[in-house]
Amino acid sequence: MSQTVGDYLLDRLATWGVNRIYGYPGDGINGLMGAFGRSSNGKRPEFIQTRHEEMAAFMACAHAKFTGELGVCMATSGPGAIHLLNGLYDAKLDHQPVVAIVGQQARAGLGGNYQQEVDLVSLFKDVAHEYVQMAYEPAQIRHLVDRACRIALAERSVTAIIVPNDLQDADAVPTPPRKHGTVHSGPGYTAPRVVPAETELDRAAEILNAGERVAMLVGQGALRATDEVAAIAETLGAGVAKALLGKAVLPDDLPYVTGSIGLLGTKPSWDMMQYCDTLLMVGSSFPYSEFLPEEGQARGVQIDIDGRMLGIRYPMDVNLVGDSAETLRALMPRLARKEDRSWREKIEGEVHEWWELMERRASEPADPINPQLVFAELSKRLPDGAIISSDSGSSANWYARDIKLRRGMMGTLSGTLATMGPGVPYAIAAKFAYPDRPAIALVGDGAMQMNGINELITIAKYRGQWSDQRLIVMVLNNRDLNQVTWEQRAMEGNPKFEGSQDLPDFPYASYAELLGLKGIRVDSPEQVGPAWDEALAADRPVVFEAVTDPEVPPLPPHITIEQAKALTSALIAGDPNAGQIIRQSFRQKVGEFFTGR
Ligand SMILES: Cc1ncc(C[n+]2csc(CCOP(=O)(O)OP(=O)(O)O)c2C)c(N)n1
Ligand SMILES: [Mg+2]
Repeated sequence: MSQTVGDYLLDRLATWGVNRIYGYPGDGINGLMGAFGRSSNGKRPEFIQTRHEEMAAFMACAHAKFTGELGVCMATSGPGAIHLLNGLYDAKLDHQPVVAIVGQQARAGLGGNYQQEVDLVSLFKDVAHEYVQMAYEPAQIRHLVDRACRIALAERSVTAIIVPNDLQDADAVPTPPRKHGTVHSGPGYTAPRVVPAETELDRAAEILNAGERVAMLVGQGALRATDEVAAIAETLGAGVAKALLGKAVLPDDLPYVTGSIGLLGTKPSWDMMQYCDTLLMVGSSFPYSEFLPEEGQARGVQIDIDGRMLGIRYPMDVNLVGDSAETLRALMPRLARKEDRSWREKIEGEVHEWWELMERRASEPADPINPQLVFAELSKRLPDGAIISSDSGSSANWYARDIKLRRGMMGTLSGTLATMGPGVPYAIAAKFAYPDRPAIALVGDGAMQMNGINELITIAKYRGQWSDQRLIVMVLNNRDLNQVTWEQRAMEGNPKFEGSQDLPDFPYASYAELLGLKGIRVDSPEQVGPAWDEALAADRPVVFEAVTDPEVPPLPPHITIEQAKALTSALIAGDPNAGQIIRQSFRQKVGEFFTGR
């Protein structure tokens, strides 16, 4: 049998180094599924079947986040393609290189209101705006794949190829004919070395040298610049705050790392931004400007590989387009070590107090378990090389504040889209990319009920492929859409609306056992530590179900007067859980006072 377009398309992706495609079948892509089935030389990508196309897109995004390589997902025409969208937006907003390949109805039927016919070019026009193309001709496939892969990598963006189902079965044309109107492309992309001009580096150095109180904010763009960020912070006597996607840039046990920033952030990060006179931002598009210095307070230098992301959060004095590590290395010889270390010492003192406060907050009693205890007990036990994913929800607060990442670990979440649902699929992608490393997903019960429960089936299906069986899905069973419940209280001044917020219970741990995984359920504080030991020593993936108290507030690091007022009015308006909340919030606030401020 001669090579089909489907065969050729997969082989071309393999040429690009793609060895795994996450997806879900349908008659729009049967010609591609057939090609996976014919994979005889072992070089074609492996097909990983998820429970839902959105999960395939999350996994492709996570593959890109954890490896820096292309992530690829595949779905059928119409409904399958539509299902991909949210996961693709997650990748787009967090600037990850992801290629989506979707089917379409047969060419002859297009424009005929045919079954499952959706205008996919228009549908993907926003999410894959850098490159979305429909294939009409076998001779196009080579350059469509080459361009979709190269543009996704070069622009750190989502691209999409739409392949009508009849075209997939047509004979491949690996080399387009040599004639007018054909395109002759080749594979391969390597990232350039991007360093700002010398004059701009000099200007940046002048500002950084002049500052007396330098604050650094680092994001995911600095993930591969750990040593450079640490060296610069040391020279400048700076503290370093980390945007959520950049949590792994510096280990949390460094004394000058103030931790996360923003609503999910820490008080040392907040204070550092309040009092700094110079801001150095590296590889971050952290969106909340109210957590940065007030305009005019600080002089600013920003480094980003993408010129579009410069100067949009704070009016910077110098905007440098460059690779984080290369640019910081180029800055280094221009900087003078700050001999007055008092600013740095002040920050270190606050960081030390903050971690003590975190420990106290985690050990405060709650009904039945304080969620912070679950994270604090895990943090102490994190195995080397752990890869952590957090879902959106209250778990993102505790992940941001209570988890101490050490060097060599990775951690991520849906940073910019902040969508529910990526926790479990991200962890699955971590296991495929690094089968010998432990992966831990930190997920709310709402996100589990949305999709996580179903992806446990995917874990049960594929776990035999992973040499290290440690994959733990930790579920905060609080029977509440807790993050939003608190937002309703603190931001809107509304009481909890039980109709939208209460969740039904579900036996997460028992369900895991039904699937042949291990289930552990804890509902009292003294069980938590030993349960983590058991989970981390298990011979199979674990669902760690923690019954936690929804009335422990995921408080912002500083509560504004407006928010405090709103909270009070929510409680007066008759929040069903008012008594318990007042007790918990009071304990947390008292804790802050005793840290000496
Ligand atoms: C797809 C999607 N739908 C809704 C939201 C709004 N949202 C953010 S967090 C959250 C609650 C999450 O609840 P759960 O997973 O139970 O975690 P908890 O906060 O209770 O720990 C909701 C509804 C969202 N971010 N994404
Ligand atoms: Mg919940």
